[in-house]
Amino acid sequence: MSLWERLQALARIGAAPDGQGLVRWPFTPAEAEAVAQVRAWMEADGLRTRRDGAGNLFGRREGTDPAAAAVLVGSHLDTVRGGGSYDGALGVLGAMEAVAGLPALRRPVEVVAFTNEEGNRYPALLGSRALTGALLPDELDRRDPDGMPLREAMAAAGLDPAALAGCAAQPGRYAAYLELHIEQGPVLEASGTPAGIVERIAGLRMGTATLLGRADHAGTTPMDRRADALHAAAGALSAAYAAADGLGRPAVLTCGRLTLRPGSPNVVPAAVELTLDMRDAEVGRLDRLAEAAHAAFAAAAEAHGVKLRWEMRPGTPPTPMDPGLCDILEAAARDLGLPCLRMTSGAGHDAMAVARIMPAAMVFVPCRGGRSHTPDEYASPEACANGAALLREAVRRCAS
Ligand code: HGY
Ligand code: MN
Ligand code: MN
Repeated sequence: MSLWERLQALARIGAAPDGQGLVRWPFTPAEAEAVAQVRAWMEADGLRTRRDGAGNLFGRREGTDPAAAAVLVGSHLDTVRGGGSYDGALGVLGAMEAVAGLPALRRPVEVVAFTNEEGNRYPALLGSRALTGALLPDELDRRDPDGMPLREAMAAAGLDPAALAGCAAQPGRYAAYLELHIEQGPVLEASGTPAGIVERIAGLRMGTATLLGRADHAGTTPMDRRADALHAAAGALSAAYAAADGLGRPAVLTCGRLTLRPGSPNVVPAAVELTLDMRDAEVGRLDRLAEAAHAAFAAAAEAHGVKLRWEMRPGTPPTPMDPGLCDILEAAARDLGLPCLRMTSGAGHDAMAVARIMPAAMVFVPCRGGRSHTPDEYASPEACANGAALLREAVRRCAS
């Protein structure tokens, strides 16, 4: 099966019933089906497969020097709710395509499909943070939007939650990490450039803000006698968005999920829980944005007489990619006659977590309109093939 055929086949796993894209959340039957399919393809390609305690899938190809540290190459199989067919999937299937065409090499090569890269169900980069020993003490207690703790979701998926903490890679197991990904932005398409080399990945801070007010009758409670959680949230959000606007690009702030209680049309909202996703390429700016957002929510809570619960995760700082690997990617692109651009990634990736313990770098290919995290996400067969070819040449150089 060609890379393109595999991408289209994988895109049928986890397709949302309403035709609104993919929902391949971690530790769900859809992810299990995707992992089983990719594992079968890995084995058909002659890779030796295993799953670790976090649910990450690995396919290994031995090298001529069994003692040599391996080159790790891959991405993630989970998607956002309403996601596209290429985010993550191209990095896993493209890695398999790249490895399949390699001659015998000194280093072993491992293809990896990380779980839970997207922070839709549980805190982001869970699989790659488990491999790199960057888990937080409360991970297993973290709840998904339906209130299910990670430990229960893992057990329901046939994984042992107690094994999560034991997934950290042995020091020296890996020599380098390479990830192929669609750009999820407009730069490559707009400039007509077939490949991007990521020099830095923007930092991100994510978490939830909960405003706790009081339910009251919508008709009889005067506006100045309310503790209206949504009225407070509305003011807080507009001030937080204004802080991101004031900082200017590449600062971004997104509220992607908002739930309120009790949710009755004629009841003043008692509680609002909302997510915040904040990013910037500079750590100082990202801190300023997070502080401004926190101040906006605290001020709005005060003004409306509601309580604020501010729960921001530590997040991931702006992450530089390895300069040596970037040079190898650039040399490989030149040898392949592929014009390339060096760039910053506004999107987060497993490479941010992996870069903590080994040299890491990323290859981007253009996607239509620069759009992603939408059913409209699309990368052409040529872009996918270019990415896999560049990845193959870079892996060959790193593993020689
Ligand atoms: O949200 C992101 O940047 C990535 O797609 N997980
Ligand atoms: Mn994504
Ligand atoms: Mn991704």
